[in-house]
Amino acid sequence: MKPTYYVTTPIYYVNGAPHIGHAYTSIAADVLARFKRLDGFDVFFLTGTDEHGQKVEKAAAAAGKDPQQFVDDVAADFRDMADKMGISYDDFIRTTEPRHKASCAELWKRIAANGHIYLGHYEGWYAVRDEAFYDEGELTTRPDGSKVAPSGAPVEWVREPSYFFDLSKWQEPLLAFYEANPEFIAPSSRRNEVVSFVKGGLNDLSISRTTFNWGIPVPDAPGHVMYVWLDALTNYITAAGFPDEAADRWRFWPADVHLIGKDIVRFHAVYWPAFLMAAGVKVPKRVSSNGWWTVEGEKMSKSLGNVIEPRKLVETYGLDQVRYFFLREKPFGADGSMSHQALVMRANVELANDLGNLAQRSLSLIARNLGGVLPARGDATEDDTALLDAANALPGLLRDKIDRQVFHEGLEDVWKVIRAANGYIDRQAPWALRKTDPARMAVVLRVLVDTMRPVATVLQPFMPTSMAKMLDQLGVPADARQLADLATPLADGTQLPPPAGVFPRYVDETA
Ligand code: ME8
Repeated sequence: MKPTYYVTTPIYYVNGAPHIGHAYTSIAADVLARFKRLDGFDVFFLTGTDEHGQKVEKAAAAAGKDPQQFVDDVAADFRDMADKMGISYDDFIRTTEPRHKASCAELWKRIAANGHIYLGHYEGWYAVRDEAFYDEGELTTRPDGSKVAPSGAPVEWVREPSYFFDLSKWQEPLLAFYEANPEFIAPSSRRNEVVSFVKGGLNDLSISRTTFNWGIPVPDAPGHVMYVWLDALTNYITAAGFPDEAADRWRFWPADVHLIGKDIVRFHAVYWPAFLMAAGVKVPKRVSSNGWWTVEGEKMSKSLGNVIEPRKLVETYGLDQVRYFFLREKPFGADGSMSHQALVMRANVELANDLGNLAQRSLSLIARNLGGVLPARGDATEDDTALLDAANALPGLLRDKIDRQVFHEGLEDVWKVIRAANGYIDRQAPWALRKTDPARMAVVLRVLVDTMRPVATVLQPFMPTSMAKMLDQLGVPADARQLADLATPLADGTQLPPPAGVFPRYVDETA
């Protein structure tokens, strides 16, 4: 039986249109899901939309729509975005679905039955934009006297009856859990923040609201809807079949990794494991958080008018170019800037020149000089072996980097091999060997094909469409593109299709 692997994206708020931040986390999760499938895992990849809460209710009202109609429309737009980004999700969850309401009600009942919920009164600060409660000490006062959350979100004073979760009792169990599972939070800078936050002491958490209705009803408590984060986090177990622990899907729980942005680490690394422990459900294995994208060095914001629509980006530069850029340009956990210049540079230099030309040069020599027939391997020189060894080491290197979500390092490993192959072809000059030593020319060309095959195989998760084309041209059968298939050499004498460019160059028409 294949080992299971469960990876999730955040479920996105449907208060506005999708932007590149959403696309980014989803693409990273997609690369992870595709890589694990390629490596023989039984993968379950979940994405979806977060549709309840005050923020969404307000957005619906502002749009003059009934909330359900509003969330149906925006959720469809997020799904379309995921499809256009090539996100190979296995399930798309919406928190307004009946399966999710049932799952939340059951999780609530289990936490309550274990004695971790009590009725009280909440009085304090709340930021609708973050859907988060804040302590006075976390806020800053603006010159006009208004207070804002650390995220910059405005806060309002809330006073209402509320159910509470006894989060304060989970300090020690959480710290023990982090200690025993050093890989639970990544990157380590975020882990340190969480540990010090928890060490600082935890307040009980208000987990129901009574001043609006757009939420999941608290069982047996008329007037109370669940706090949107309790509702939202539960999506990860709903999709795995909860509360039906006999469901086939339940084999995927606990999740292997939740990919999220750095803004929502506290919810995933503190509240979520505490809720699950309180309910007696296993906790996820890892929460890995990505840093922030800015646009041309500026924070994306509606007021600056620089919010980038991901589908537009794909129309301009191409899907695989955008996917590659996202994962190559900055370390996953760090912040980075998206710029036109950087994107064009990576698309033209690394994709079109380094990789595209390598394939084009090698394959057109095979087409022209060998009738497009894949030559046999021959006696390997030291230069041949060095290149082949480097290429064959890629699956192992990538496996490690992908497991740690250091995607940019994995791509750098691949480009080291691509650059080495370009050096090799220049040194060996197969075009000159054609006259002086045709047998050696054939061996050199075979070494190049055998180098590009693992390169294109490990790059499939990043650039599925282009790498499918490249593997077609290398004569790799469609059913032999898994990592495990690399152990079987390509058949000598395979007829290769006529070579065609895989990566068009981006030409700036306005320049
Ligand atoms: O927080 N750069 O939803 P959300 C990189 N519904 N990533 C970004 C980004 C940026 N500039 N902006 C957003 C929510 N993201 C909750 C989640 S999960 C149970 C509930 C990404 O629509 C990043 O992954 O505000 C962030 O965590 C997510 O979008 C927030 O999306």
